[in-house]
Amino acid sequence: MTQVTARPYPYELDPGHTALVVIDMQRDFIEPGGFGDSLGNDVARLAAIIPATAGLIGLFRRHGWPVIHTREAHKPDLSDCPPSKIRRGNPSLHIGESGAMGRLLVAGEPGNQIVEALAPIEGEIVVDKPGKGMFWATGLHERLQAMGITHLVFAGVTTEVCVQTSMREANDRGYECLLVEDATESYFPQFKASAIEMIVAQGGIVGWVTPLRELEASFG
Ligand code: TIU
Repeated sequence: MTQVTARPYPYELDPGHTALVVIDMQRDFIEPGGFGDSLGNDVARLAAIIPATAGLIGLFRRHGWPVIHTREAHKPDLSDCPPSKIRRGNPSLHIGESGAMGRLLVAGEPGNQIVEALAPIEGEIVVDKPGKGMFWATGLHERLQAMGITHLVFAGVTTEVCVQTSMREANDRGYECLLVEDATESYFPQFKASAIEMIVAQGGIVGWVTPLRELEASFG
């Protein structure tokens, strides 16, 4: 175990049993013309975390620790997308409709790909998930158990939607969870701040939060 300075108290990272999960760093959320844009969001905010996220991925790769990438992605026939999800809100384009980067949130479309700077490399796991959480209908828990993973470090977007949902799902499944606060972002700064406070409140009811520099201080 190696201690990482974190809130609400130091996080005990178990190097042989820790994986990084990078949530949904896809063009659909980060670039104009994608799903995030269709919901009326200012997508420029999210691109700002690409350098810190790349730094975090680099740290895991240097140590040979597992890196897992998720994508919010539906099958082309949308059979894994509940009608309620397609109907929700008043978007300029719905899930499955064609935008500037292809069909929104559909696997295989240009907009559904992870941004170039954070692209997965050979041997890294890429999980397509139909929900906001990374465990729903993905089989990921079984894969992590087979790998002996007990600790998960989180990054990605958006903090209060897919990241927080995934972290809560992971917490309920017994993983020790750490969120890297400068490698996650929201379209709404106040929601990022609130999500972080909710995670660390009550003695870390969901997990721990720390900046990238503290992981670098512990592991280089
Ligand atoms: N809309 C929003 O903030 N997020 C999502 O729809 N998905 C993820 O967070 N990935």
